[in-house]
Amino acid sequence: MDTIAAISTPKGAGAIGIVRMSGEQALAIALRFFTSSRIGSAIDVEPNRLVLGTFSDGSIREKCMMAFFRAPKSYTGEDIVELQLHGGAYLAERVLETLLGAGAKLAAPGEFTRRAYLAGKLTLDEAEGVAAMINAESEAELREAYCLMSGRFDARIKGLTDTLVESLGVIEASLDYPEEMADEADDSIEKAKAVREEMAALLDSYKAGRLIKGGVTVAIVGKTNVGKSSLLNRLVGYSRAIVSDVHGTTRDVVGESILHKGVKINLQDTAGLRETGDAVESIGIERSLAAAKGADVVLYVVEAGSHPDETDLANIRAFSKRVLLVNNKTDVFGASAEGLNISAKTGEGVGVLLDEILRVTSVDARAAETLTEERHADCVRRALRHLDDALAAFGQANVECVALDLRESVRALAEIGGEGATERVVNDVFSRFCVGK
Ligand SMILES: Nc1nc2c(ncn2[C@@H]2O[C@H](COP(=O)(O)OP(=O)(O)OP(=O)(O)O)[C@@H](O)[C@H]2O)c(=O)[nH]1
Ligand SMILES: [Mg+2]
Repeated sequence: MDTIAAISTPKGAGAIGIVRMSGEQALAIALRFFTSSRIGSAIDVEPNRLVLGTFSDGSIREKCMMAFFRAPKSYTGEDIVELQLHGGAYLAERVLETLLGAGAKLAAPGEFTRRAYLAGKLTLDEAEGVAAMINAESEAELREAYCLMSGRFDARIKGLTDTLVESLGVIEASLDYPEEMADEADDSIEKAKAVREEMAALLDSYKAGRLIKGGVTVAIVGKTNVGKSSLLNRLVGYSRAIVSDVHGTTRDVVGESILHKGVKINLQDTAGLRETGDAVESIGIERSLAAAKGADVVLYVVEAGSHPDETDLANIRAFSKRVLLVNNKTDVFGASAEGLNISAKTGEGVGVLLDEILRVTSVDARAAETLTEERHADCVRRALRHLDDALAAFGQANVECVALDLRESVRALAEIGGEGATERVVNDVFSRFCVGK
């Protein structure tokens, strides 16, 4: 395989910039430009140590550090060289250019991790965990990503797969000796049923896992002037949207994200709902309804003491299953009997409102091992379907079908770790990485 090189740190000025190379030629290429009083020849380079030296290609000189990781004890399983340079938009680019000129090939997005996967250093779901760690924007996301990356999730899936493989072995043997193995076959089906329950629970956790990964999207809707923008501003902690006592102040959807108890919440303030002859405002109102449609939770805001508009509410309930009634301005109008009472002005009740958003979406920042990746959910869904077919076939004493469906179920589960995954699936996973990882 070619020796690949890339800048592993973000573009722009920073304290350090790292250029990384992986492959057989990595050290040889680096030593054409990197010199140090501690290194006479390639043989002197001690792995896993930082060495101070100078990178020079005749036109630029840079005092920097080099680290060498010898195959197979490296991230990719190949020889790796990392040059730690002074951070700078141009410097790292320039060093990379020199390395490419000396025979290294520019790494594709995720190619280092892809090589690690091909070398068997990590499974496909662990690699997805690496990408998830990099992209994590909240405590909850980070926790789930770590669970993936560290192999904890993979071990759980392997546990389920192993039990199914065991059951499959017994069922296959019972094909030849149906009478002698009847009890054992019953036993193994009981075990498969337990796996089925765990798989169903796992799949169910995807509803929350999906929200942990992308954040919970919350649309703030209601009549004009009820204090929607004021609520947004209160939640984000600064004056994000214009607030005024003029009805119809907000025309567009105003979005901003916050973190609450380690979970990302994507807030969307919207134009107030009312009959209007104003063309621009009408478009705004259409956008409000579209935002409500796309949201995981809708906050329907009214002034405390007044009733919600039943037509609006029915409209929104028709396409959103999580609608919270929020009574605002309790500082003036007092609390209502129904719904959540808040004051955007004083902040009263706002913490409870945020807790309620997490409660209705079943998102728990402390939970780990929820299903967060669509690809994994798809594998579990298929595995579950085949397992259900297997269990049904067992009920009809159709043992050959049981074996067939069990095998399919095992296959679908194993795909999570990458076994039997198609080239397209693998490409898709690594295409979501950044360059240099
Ligand atoms: N006393 C009190 N006044 C509030 C509260 N929330 C909002 N207001 C006032 O109500 C008026 C309307 O507030 P906005 O936040 O602009 O209302 P809105 O729902 O975004 O209005 P539109 O964008 O026109 O749909 C402003 O004068 C706010 O100061 C509250 O909790 N208490
Ligand atoms: Mg507004």
